[in-house]
Amino acid sequence: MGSIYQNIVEASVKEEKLLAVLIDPDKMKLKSVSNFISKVNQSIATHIFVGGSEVDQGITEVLVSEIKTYTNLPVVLFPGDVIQITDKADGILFLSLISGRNADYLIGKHVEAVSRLKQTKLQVIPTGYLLIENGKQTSVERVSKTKPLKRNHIQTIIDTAKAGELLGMQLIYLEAGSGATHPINREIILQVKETLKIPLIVGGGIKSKTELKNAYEAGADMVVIGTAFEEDEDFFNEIKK
Ligand code: 1GP
Repeated sequence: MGSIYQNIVEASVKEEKLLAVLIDPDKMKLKSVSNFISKVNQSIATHIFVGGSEVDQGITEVLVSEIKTYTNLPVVLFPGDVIQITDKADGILFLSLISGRNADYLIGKHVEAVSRLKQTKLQVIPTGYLLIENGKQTSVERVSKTKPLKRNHIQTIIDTAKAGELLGMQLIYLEAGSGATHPINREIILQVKETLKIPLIVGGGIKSKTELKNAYEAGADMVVIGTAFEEDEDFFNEIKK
């Protein structure tokens, strides 16, 4: 496996859009993995993310091993907690929830993660993670006990994303939350993208080909989709080029 981050940067420079399929270990049954991953392999997906807000110990490792049996796509952890760290994956988004002010999700969990990460060869990608309000409370909000940024406070969103970049983060992830009523809107994506030199990930509530296209056109380098694939695997066909 080459450098996952370098590949994202190169794709961003070439304006080749990336798609990560998010698999929540809490929702994916082991016996469904082979069928689901064969659909991922035949789709336009470029990455597989694995993670969830509330996942029991050990489940992620077993799931990631099973996923790796069926695909050569990079499998990247998108962990809600340190117990989801496993060396069976290729990389990890080392997320700092910079929209919030809960020290645990800004640095505390990261300190806890170090002893686990030292035992792995995971490619660690420091990522500034911004939760933006979407119309309903999300599990990220509930678990992290932080408030999302208001979607009409665009300048705060831009400045928060830029602060993440200036702190040395390598990716910015704009998150509306899993199953969001409103995906991140065009204006936010456009303006955040304009201010950043690092690649931009957008996720949460994207359920149609049009919404996917809108996010790409506004400037998302990578889009993350989970719920739409969970609810209807035909969505893999719908978004084919
Ligand atoms: C959630 O951004 C991801 O963390 C994906 O959201 O499940 O709504 O696609 P969906």
